[in-house]
Amino acid sequence: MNPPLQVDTARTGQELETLASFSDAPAPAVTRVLFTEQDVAARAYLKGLMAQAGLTIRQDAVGNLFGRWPGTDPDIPAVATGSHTDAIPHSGRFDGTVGVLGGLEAIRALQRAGVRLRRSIELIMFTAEEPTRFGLGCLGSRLLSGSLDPARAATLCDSEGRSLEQVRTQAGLDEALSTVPLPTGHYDAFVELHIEQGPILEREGIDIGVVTAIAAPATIRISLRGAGGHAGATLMPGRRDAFLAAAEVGLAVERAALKSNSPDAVATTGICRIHPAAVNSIPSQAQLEIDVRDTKLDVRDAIVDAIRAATDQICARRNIEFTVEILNADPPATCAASIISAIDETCQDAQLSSRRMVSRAYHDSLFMARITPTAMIFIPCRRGVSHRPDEYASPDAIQRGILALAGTLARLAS
Ligand code: HGY
Ligand code: MN
Ligand code: MN
Repeated sequence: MNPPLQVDTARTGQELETLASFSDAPAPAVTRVLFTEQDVAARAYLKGLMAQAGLTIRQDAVGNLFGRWPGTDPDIPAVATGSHTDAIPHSGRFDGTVGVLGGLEAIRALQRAGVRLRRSIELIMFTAEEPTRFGLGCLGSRLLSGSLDPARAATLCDSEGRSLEQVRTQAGLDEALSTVPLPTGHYDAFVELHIEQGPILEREGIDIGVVTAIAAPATIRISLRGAGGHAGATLMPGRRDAFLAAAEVGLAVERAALKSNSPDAVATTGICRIHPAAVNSIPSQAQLEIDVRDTKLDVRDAIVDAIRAATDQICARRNIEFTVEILNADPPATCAASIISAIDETCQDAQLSSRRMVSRAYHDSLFMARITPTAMIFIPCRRGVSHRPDEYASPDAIQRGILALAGTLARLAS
């Protein structure tokens, strides 16, 4: 691109720091959960930045936030970019936010360069990419892409029993959720900038990851019920301890992924709740939430089946009742060749080294790919660490990511 775009890395760095301050965890950790006070404050901050950039702002019924930079032909489908700003408990400040604030700076850099594009560019901050509050990841992009029934979404409840319907209307969103879905063709393309959340780019010293596919995530909830009882007066033989059954299931989860022999297979028991959680009471109930992924759908589904079979055996042997709920079991996404080429060409022009790769993390792109040609741009993060307070992307890496994004958006919207 002539003249080369100027990215204001310092400004974006400052904005990332300010955004990180909207948190329910002490720095350097970040916790920002859907429609909490901190999330609402972060949304207001982002709206202010979008307004300063002269973007036309709208928010939909589930809180997806849109900032549009009109093109010379404002009525044809726009090119979109964006990501999320919610953060799981005690995590980092770059996951998602680099794609939102980096997308904003990409637009500002194009504006500063006096570039005029035929297609509008729309920046999207998706609601609740993380599953923290309602147990379902990508809530905003699922609804936006028509991948989640609005009636089911409205009934999703958080751990305090509050429904999405209650929580969103308290946040001032009272339009019907059925107004959220956008049709295929509403956008001409979607490109998401994101930290890699893995070690490859840093290890190979490569500037940009060009994502070709996004892994298929599934979430399972297993609820177990035993007998409970007094920790002192109930002798060991014949106990029906729900936690010990859950513990065996957790080990079976790990075994199922390892035995799949697939390098991309991962399975994690991230949540374990026990009841009544009293030191002198045998757990009568336990509940596990399990995250299973692979880039290959059949492998992922085989792992889910193996976990279900193991649970059956463990609970039969321990005389424990159980239920298995599949909260989500999504297919993988394939990124669009046309967008991948635009990213490749941009990297060549800007002399950025790049390589093709898959995304083992899921992203809003997983669902945007269902309604528009989609691809992702990765930047390296230190030691591949993410979902931890020490998650870090350097200003140089962020600057290169924004350059790659801005050039790609300009190519796609010309
Ligand atoms: O879990 C994920 O892959 C994403 O960070 N929500
Ligand atoms: Mn994340
Ligand atoms: Mn993310």
